Amino acid sequence: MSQAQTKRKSQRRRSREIFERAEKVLVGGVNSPVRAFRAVGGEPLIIDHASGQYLYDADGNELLDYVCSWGAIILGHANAAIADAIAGQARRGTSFGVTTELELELASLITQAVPFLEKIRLVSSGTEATMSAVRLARGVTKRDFIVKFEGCYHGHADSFLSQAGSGLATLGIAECPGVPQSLAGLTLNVPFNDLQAVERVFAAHKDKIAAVIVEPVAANMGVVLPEPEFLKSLQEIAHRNGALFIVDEVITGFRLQNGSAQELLGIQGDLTTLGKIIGGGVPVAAYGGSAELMNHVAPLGPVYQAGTLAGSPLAMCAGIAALRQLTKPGLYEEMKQLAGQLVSGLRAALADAGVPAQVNAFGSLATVFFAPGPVKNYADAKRSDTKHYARFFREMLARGIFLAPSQFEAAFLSAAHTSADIDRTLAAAREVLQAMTAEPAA
Ligand code: HOZ
Repeated sequence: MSQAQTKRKSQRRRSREIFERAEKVLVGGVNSPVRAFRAVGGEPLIIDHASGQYLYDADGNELLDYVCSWGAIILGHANAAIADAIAGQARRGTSFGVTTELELELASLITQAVPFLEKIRLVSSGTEATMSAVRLARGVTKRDFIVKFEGCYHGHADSFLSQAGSGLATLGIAECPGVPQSLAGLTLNVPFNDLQAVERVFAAHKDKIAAVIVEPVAANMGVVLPEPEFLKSLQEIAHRNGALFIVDEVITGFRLQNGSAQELLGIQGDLTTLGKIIGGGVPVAAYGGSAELMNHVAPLGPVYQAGTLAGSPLAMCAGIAALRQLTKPGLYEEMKQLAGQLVSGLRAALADAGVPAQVNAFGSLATVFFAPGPVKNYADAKRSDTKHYARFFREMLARGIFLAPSQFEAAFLSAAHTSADIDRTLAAAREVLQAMTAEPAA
């Protein structure tokens, strides 16, 4: 380990002390399980502040950030326009529980960028968005079953917590206690990219399935791409069976272009969920679709959904400031180009080190799977050597590069990342992979 790394390691004292206190009042010392680093080992980070592509921990260590608040921070941390918008609104009031024009402004920016969303409802988290979309689908179709894909994660609402990705995959929780079997049994899991399994499940539950919900590019089992025609065929199967097609774009929405990934993938959901980026790093999410469908939601219809802080002016300002910057010419092209540089460099480094691994990527989303073969679904992803990933994660962190603390998550680039960051990351990866090959047991 270099002197700098040794110095960095010894300087983690304040972070450690804070985390030890946090464990006394916060479950596991965290407010979301993946932050406890249980799957990758080592001490969880305590971040003090961030700027651009960098995080700074409580001991002042600078970390090149590839988590980006799980994709929410696409413009880089402490973006000036977002910070100014929040500061300005804070002095005008943070939340009224009454409608403001700011909600209309953010909703308009979203529907202008995603024109097939005739109406949306703004909520405060991705979980609320997907939970509400499924409730709406069940209310409109008067059917109870839903189909989801193994390894996909749609937030932590009860209906989604079986065979789910993200933190459940990270912690090896296949079925979550606390979800009544009567409800869990209404969620039908099938393998991602397996259309025959989808056909079979519809045949076995004829006229009983309210909706299919899918991440168009899976990112919560690590990044797994849809096979050609998978999504279009999935949409056709759902409609042929009278079910709604819900496309969960909480991660992919505004990640792959200024708008929906669906246009790039040739599909159009009956309902779409959004989150993360549309809030500019402040809690905002949304679900939407045709006016005909959405008008079933209260107060126009009987499908109930509400939220005290939904559409809060503080959050709206952050989202507006973020989305206004996503129209910058070349923004997505530059991120995609950097991601391509990173992915091709990682593939070369892995090959040169003779490490069996796959790098899946789409736009500025990527995952290194330490898996023996291609990763096209959750079963493939679970063949990954998670101990190998954990060591890669720790060694890269020791070199000041923060990757997702789980094999079953994605790495995200932001518009603040530079070519020099990519070069630095690839140099570190080569060093780490060579060390892992030379000292496998370390
Ligand atoms: N994949 C999760 C969000 N899409 C990670 C965030 C968390 O669990 O805290």
